[in-house]
Amino acid sequence: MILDVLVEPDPRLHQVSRPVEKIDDEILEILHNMEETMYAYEGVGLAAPQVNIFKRLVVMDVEQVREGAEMEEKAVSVPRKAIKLINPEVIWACEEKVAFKEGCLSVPGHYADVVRPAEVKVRYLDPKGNICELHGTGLLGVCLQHEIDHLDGILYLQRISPLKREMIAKKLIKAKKSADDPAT
Ligand code: QAP
Ligand code: CO
Repeated sequence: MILDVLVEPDPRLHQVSRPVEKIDDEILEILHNMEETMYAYEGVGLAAPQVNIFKRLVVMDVEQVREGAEMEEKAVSVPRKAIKLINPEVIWACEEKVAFKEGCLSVPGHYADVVRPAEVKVRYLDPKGNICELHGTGLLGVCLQHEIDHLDGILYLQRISPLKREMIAKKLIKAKKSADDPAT
């Protein structure tokens, strides 16, 4: 089932999500729906609070953003498979910082450079309950940090310059107003 994605400004996006205590059918179903939702909206990552579920769950698929002909070949030959992370935590971040242009399904149509550690190590549970570790660099590293931020109620807008944040915030409010009231 494709779920509705919350769009900023929405106080629910700033809520802290709770750890998952037991991986049961409900959790697996949520992860499945999150995966469908991410693909439906052509995202590379989605965190549960973005779909109004305040549990520490993330789905990601950074493969689909690979560019060029090679990618098209892969896209048909390799079925898409999202990584599903339960209770993910950054357990190590490198000193070196890099800027990366980020977007977010909860901030549609806006992109901005965000400075973050270039590499991170993340520990999480997979859907079978195995403890896993992922070393992320490049887009994967950025995406892991961006999605884990969502679980703490943090949007990338909170990590950019206040001036740029204000500009995007105003546009988002305007967009919401005209969506609520198409006459104006
Ligand atoms: C987070 O974001 C991310 O505005 C995932 O109109 C983004 O999937 C991590 C999207 C960039 C690393 C780098 C955004 C889709 C998708 C939009 C997304 C839009 C349609 C964002
Ligand atoms: Co996001």
